[in-house]
Amino acid sequence: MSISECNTSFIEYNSKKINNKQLLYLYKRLVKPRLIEEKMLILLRQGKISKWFSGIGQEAISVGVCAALDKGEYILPMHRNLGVFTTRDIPLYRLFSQWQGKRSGFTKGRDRSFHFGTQEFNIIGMISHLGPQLGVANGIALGELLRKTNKVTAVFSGDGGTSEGDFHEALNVAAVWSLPVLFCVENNGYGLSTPSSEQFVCEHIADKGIGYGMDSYIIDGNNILEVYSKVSELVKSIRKNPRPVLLEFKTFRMRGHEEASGTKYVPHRLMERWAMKDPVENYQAFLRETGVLTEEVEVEYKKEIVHEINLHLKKAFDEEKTISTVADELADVYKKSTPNVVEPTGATQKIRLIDAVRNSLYEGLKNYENLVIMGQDIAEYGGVFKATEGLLEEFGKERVINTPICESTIIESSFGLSINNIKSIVELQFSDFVTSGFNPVVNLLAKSFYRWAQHSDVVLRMPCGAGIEAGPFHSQSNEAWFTKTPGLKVVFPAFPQDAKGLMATAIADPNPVLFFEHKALYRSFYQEVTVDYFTIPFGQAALLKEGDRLTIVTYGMGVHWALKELKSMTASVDLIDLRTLQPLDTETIYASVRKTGRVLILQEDSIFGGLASDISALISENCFEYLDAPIKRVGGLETPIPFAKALEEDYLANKRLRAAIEFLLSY
Ligand SMILES: Cc1ncc(C[n+]2csc(CCOP(=O)(O)OP(=O)(O)O)c2C)c(N)n1
Repeated sequence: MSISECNTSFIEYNSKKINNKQLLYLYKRLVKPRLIEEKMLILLRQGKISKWFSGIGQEAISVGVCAALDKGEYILPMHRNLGVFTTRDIPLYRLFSQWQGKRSGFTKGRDRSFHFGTQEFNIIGMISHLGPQLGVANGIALGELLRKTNKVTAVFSGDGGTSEGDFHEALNVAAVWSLPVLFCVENNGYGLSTPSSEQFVCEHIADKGIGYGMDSYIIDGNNILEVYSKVSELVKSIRKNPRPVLLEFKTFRMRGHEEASGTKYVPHRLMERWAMKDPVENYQAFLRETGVLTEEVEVEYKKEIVHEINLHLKKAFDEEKTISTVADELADVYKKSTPNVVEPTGATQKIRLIDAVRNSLYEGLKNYENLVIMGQDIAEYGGVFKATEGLLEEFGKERVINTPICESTIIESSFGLSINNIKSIVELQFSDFVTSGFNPVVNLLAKSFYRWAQHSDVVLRMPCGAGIEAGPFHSQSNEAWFTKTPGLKVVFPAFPQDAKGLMATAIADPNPVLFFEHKALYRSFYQEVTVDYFTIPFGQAALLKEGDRLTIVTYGMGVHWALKELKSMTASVDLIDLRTLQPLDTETIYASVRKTGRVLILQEDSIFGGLASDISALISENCFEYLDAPIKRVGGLETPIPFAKALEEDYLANKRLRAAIEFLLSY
């Protein structure tokens, strides 16, 4: 049924199972967002608030769904769900301040409109990208399931958002894991200007539930009683029998996508027909006809709400504009934590890098009851590199979790778990595949703490690197994609002892950490590694060799290439293993360059836009007077990484390393 075929002439209410008090409660809740919006539209025209996404015509969905949940249950609204925020009783001045970028809002002026969350009200707001909301809900719901709280999580999407891959991944994972999630799709006929007919071809969005093996229902989204009754019934049932349910709410957007964009593309006739089905006017008329609502009470309610709006608006307008300092802005990019530094002491054992990673994961699971590990093939199979071998047997299926091939929604879920106070480690099977979950890494994990103080207690394990003849999609060193993004920490150990200690720090850290593990180093050598738990602080490079003629700065495989070259040379060289790339130990680099006057920066990744380029820039800005030779960068060729042995050898930086060292020493 297309929207134009909908019967839009009236709404049939069935109030049999709802008492009068509840009917009036729902009325008051329904009127409130409408009255706020009417005020907002005036203020928008006066240029007093920024962008506005109207939910006029769709209020019954936000209000009905929210009213059916307990306040302790998480709800994840989208850009048109003002009714969620008002039904959860957020003080209006805080919403108004948020929209004006003021301090009493939820983002210290750092994000606009509905782009915020608040743990105080169990509301988790969206990032602009729409679809990721659904995966975040999965993570929250997984947390509820693991803790056996019997709570439901409700998440919204528009019809347009259902075209995104995130929607499919989220529904698939929710179904496979039987997560207690209500997927609430508001089908308002358009995604911006694109009608549903150009967005998907199935008749109803609810039909998609069949493909994921989940129950789905079509609900008249303009009928508050139908929304409230059906959702209440489902919520009760899901609390007892956890499972995802897909709900399609048929509705219509009565104003432009955002106020500035208008509704020219919508046929006038359609507008008129849906206007007849206005959720507020119809419900009001029903309550009046049935005698539940008198004119007196209606007027009183509206007066009360308008008074509240005006009072809170004044408070928001009176609040001073947000200003900040550079120091305050920088201080809010990462959640502060005082690391518990544990020095390595006691017995050691000879193990490989892969064993060190596994040991550290084991200790993490033992030390943190709220830690789970997720990834493809990591449970019974032990992961493709066997880093998680044995963990399932020791810690069980609830903590060592196999995932479908859904990088995006799994990384979104890791954020949801963090919201619900559960730490997670996600194994990317190969670091190359993080591209399929790139958005949640750089936009959710990296930015949420700065935006609304929600940290992402997540470690992403990134098996990376070339030298194993694996071709362009299983060989990349893609750390520079992430060192570029404020909010992420990036670690790249070269030795088993460092891998163990740095992983312990990564697990303890409440911020998102990308932990790079070079595949060719997993099993290539042994090192004496401290048996007991210990940590290695981030931001501390290791000076592996000391000399006064040249500084070599490198990390990961580069460390081993440099060690090999230096073995057959008599040169007096400082060799710095960075170990962590973000935070970067610039002091160790500068101190060495000031001593030697010559510097070579070595990385496995191709040069342009990589770490070596930025380190080079930092050195020239901070140590220029000390340099006796040009800064030299050595890295991979500016090509994808080829498969065949000879081609790969030509690609890799170690082929050009000796010549570069000799060039600098004789400069
Ligand atoms: C990934 C992504 N692509 C494009 C956009 C731009 N955009 C914002 S809202 C929107 C339309 C969304 O339509 P729908 O999901 O149906 O929700 P509605 O706005 O109708 O409530 C678009 C295209 C975006 N925010 N994110």
